Amino acid sequence: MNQEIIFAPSTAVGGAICIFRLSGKGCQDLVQPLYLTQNKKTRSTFDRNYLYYGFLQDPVSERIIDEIYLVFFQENKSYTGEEMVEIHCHGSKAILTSLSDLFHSLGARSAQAGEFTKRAFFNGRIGLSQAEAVQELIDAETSAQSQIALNQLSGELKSTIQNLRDQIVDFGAHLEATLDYPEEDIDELDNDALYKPIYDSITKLSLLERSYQRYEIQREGIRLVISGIPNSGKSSLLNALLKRDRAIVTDIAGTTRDHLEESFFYKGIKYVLVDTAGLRDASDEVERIGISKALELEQEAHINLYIYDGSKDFEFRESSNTCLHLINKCDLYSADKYSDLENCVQISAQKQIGLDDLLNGIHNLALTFITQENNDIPIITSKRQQKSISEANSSLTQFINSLEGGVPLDIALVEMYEAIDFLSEITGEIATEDIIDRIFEKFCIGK
Ligand SMILES: Nc1nc2c(ncn2[C@@H]2O[C@H](COP(=O)(O)OP(=O)(O)OP(=O)(O)O)[C@@H](O)[C@H]2O)c(=O)[nH]1
Ligand SMILES: [Mg+2]
Repeated sequence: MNQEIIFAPSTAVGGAICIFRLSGKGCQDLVQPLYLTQNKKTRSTFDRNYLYYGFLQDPVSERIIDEIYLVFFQENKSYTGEEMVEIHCHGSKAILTSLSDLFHSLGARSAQAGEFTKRAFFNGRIGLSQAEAVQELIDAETSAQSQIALNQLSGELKSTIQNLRDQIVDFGAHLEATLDYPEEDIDELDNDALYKPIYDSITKLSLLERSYQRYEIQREGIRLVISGIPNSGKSSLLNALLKRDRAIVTDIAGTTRDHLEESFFYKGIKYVLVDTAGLRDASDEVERIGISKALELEQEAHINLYIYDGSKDFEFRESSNTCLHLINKCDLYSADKYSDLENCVQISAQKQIGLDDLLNGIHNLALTFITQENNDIPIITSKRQQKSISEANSSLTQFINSLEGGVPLDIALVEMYEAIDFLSEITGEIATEDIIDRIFEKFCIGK
């Protein structure tokens, strides 16, 4: 439907090699005359999906712009579904600017963010949830995340949603038949058996909806908040886990006032580690603000790391959150002093002792936050998808309640069709321009 030729570098400017893409009818005719073979000859015919080595020449000045590889993709067999060209050139700013200027002068225009994928969507190459998976794949920080995005890109979520929709439509058709031909004896079933497909759909939708919360924690990182009294070794622990001197460490109580956050990865899981101000009755205004922030951060943590100076007397803190008690400075006390305590890890942040035990303890707790409830259900990866699923679920539940409450069938069916529409929004069969724009504006240029 789009016949304008668009172009953009698809890889970051400044890399050794860049893939510069063009899409739209006529883009191959645009590029062909610019190509010179290894022997600096022009070429009149090109095979599709074949890599041509050569040079790219400015047709006006006859200046060689770069040494390149060139690939032509056939309409319907390309990423966008349109005729496409890829130029593999050097990634310098100078070359990419020359290419952009050249194609601009030949009548093409710069692609907007996500425009290649948007065209793939409009040309029916991919559904909306798959388009979202493309961006998720680009942004993935862990292999688990990229795996989930790849599954979604392969259409796993799309087919689950389509199956659900078919199941609901079949059910609706069955009910409609009783409405249109009430005198016919259409499979008289008891209500439980009749409603089973809808109850099954509601269960699946609830699982799908919840899968997002766990995915989101995985994407944003498990929040580990370190807290304890001043000088217990919070900042030392942060530095030890990050393996660099990020926070200031001194023997002056009250060194850390403002909290600080840094992320790290362990066994494929992302964590956000937070160092906080030491908890005490502080007289200093700035320190007091830091302490009240620390208490707030404790509440928002997935896992609290309560740290104590084991060389001194201390009291264990109680928590309603998931927590680990860390008895620090084990280099200063004897190992059997706390050996019979549960849920405690003895460490030395300064001497880096016990950190593997600590990380394993954290890992085991982290899994309880991110392990999905049901491996047979695909994982949804965007708030938008979650919202549509939740709305479909509410409509379907409302529909069942209406039926059971004796609401006339033709009125109740409106809710069922609403549920179907919400499901269609996920894959993009029904999508407003606003939704589509919002999805693609998050994309990078060139994708
Ligand atoms: N011997 C020993 N000293 C440690 C250990 N961990 C921290 N320390 C020392 O304890 C002192 C306080 O450490 P910090 O990491 O700054 O403590 P903090 O809890 O961040 O303190 P505030 O920021 O003041 O709340 C420093 O002198 C550290 O070198 C440890 O495992 N063993
Ligand atoms: Mg500190």
